[in-house]
Amino acid sequence: MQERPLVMITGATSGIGLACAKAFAAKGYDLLLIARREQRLQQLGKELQGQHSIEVTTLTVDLRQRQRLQELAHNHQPLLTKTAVLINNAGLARGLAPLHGGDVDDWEEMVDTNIKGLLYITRLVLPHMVEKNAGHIINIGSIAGRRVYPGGAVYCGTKFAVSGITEALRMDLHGTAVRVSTIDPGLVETEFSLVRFHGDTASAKKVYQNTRPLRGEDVAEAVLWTAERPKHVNVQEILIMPTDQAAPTMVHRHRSG
Ligand code: NDP
Ligand code: 8X3
Repeated sequence: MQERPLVMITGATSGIGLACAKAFAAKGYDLLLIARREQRLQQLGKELQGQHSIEVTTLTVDLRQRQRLQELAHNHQPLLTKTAVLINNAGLARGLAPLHGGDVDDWEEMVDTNIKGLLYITRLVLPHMVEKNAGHIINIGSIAGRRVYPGGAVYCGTKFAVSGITEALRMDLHGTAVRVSTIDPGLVETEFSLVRFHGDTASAKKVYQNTRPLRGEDVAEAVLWTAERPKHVNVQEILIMPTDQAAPTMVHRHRSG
């Protein structure tokens, strides 16, 4: 009997990652879900396993903790070997200050999560894909990895890095059957802005006010579609924007009321 493909999703407790977990679960994939908020993660795992005939494993870990990731990988070797799709989704923005007024702790969190965390987990999973000559890495980039905006120097820098890593990885894997894709969304209404503004709900709400942003589900559909193309088709990149957003700083606001 053929084993069911396993999909590993980082940042599964919220937003795009959560929507991906639900979308892949509904299609019968086994899941390995990663994030830091243990209770949310376990609850989600239970829910999805109850709703669908799938196996869900949850790993509570901070992707910045390289040592801990290595230990987990060592303890869960069979799951790493089984991983058919890795969705590198976990990430965040912190602050929107100009560089000369920026908070260095914010920078470190963005760089350590969005770039280094993505690299650490990819380094652990990818050798197994190369050995099997099968697999798919799907990175969640951003419009911010293609276009910059004021106050976004570091966040945009991390997403430009994701774009560069995606392209170079495809070259490293040239000649293997391992696919590499990036899905780059514009505004998606998730916890992203709440995190960016350190829990300031009023500022977060303003980002999505009187406009129609994407939903996590819109992005998850693109990710699922990308993963389910025939093996000889690699969707290299998708740029997916709200109709109301022509560019990072051009967001159409409808009149309220
Ligand atoms: P959310 O804040 O809703 O979700 C982020 C997820 O990442 C959470 O599940 C969070 O879980 C996890 N995460 C954050 N830091 C870590 C860490 N150190 N270790 C493990 N998990 C972590 O935001 P989105 O869903 O919007 O963001 C998902 C991705 O999409 C990010 O890479 C973001 O840059 C990108 N993106 C978002 C856009 C948007 O407008 N929302 C647009 C374009 C791209 P927990 O806190 O439990 O660890
Ligand atoms: C998130 C999109 O424009 O808020 O990557 O930076 S944006």
